[in-house]
Amino acid sequence: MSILARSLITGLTLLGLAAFWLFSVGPYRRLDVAGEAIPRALPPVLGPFEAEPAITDQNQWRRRRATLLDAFERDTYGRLPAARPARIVSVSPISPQDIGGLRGAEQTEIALRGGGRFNLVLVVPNARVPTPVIILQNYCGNRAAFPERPEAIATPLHYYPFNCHSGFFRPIHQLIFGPWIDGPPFERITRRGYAVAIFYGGDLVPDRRADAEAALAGMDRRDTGAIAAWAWMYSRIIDVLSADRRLDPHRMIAWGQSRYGKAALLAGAADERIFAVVALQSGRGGDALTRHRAGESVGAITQAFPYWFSPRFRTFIERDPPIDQHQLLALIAPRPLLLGYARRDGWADPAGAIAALRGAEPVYDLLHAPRPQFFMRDGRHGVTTQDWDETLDFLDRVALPR
Ligand code: GTR
Repeated sequence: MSILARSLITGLTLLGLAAFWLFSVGPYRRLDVAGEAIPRALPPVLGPFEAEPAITDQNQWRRRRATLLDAFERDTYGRLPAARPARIVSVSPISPQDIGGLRGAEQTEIALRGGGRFNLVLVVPNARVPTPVIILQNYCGNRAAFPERPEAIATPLHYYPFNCHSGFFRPIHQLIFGPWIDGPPFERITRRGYAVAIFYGGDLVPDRRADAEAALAGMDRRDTGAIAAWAWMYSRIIDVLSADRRLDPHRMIAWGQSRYGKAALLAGAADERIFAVVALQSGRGGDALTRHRAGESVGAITQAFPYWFSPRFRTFIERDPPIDQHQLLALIAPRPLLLGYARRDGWADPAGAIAALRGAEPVYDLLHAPRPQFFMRDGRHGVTTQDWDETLDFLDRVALPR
């Protein structure tokens, strides 16, 4: 091949890659909030819903809560597994030497009655009072949440993405999805007085279709999707952490980004022991209205990740569902809720999330609670230092005053 032909091919390939970056993850994948029509009529949070009359007081809200949760399990997520006693099998301290000097870290192995195990890494600040704890999932497994990848921390028990198997891809993850995509800024969090607990949902339900379907088939309830199973893991973690005297059982926070933001929201909606929820860029099936046809469609998400949801969810590709995500946010009321977005993340549909937030506000008002909060940062889908600072500032406002 001549030099000219070779340079032409190289040039075209580079151009193609640059164009892909610009339009798929780069600056031209912009959010155009102004151009998107927000559906005006939403299924009611307080008005007559299904066979129920309108809700006018806090006691009646209890009944509405149960109705809505049931509808979400039926139409969106599948049934949450039944509560099963969780027990700590072992706790092993992780030496600060192995994790860049970070103190107070330990690995806990949790077993569920009836089968199933998973690992948790807990980092507790040195404090005289019980501390709030932020609970979150990670994409690459607990070991990979630390740049040192210490042997003392277990890798996932089942399938996990090949790009997580070594540290090779870490700089690329960070370039595309921000510095805290593989694991949170432990030091920054504990310095602010919060404990942090991380887990890998794939220890129970791996994030790959065949493995997920096999794991979900063994669940005790009907149609359970992966998001429901991951949400349920937050509750099992709270079962065990509530008995830990170093932690404040009344200040347990569910945190999640993107697919794990969806799980954190459902966890907070279903489990009222969760004190507050922080969900970043949770998008379709998370905090964005399903009937807001922008960004990722129901068709796209249920084709790529059918096992995340109840099979009924994909019946809403063309028709609107009887429930919508503002009602999921309402289920978190009166507890503190923070939603975060990025300006160049149109796929996650920030406008649909803002509309959902507005739709949940009447329930916060009914329960005399401060309304949920929202922030929009520059940049793209991912987890940045600003995301964590926004999280911690929010938690300082709602969780620290005692
Ligand atoms: C995408 C998916 C989104 C979101 C995202 C993520 O592929 O379509 O709904 O969950 O993954 O988790 O980063």
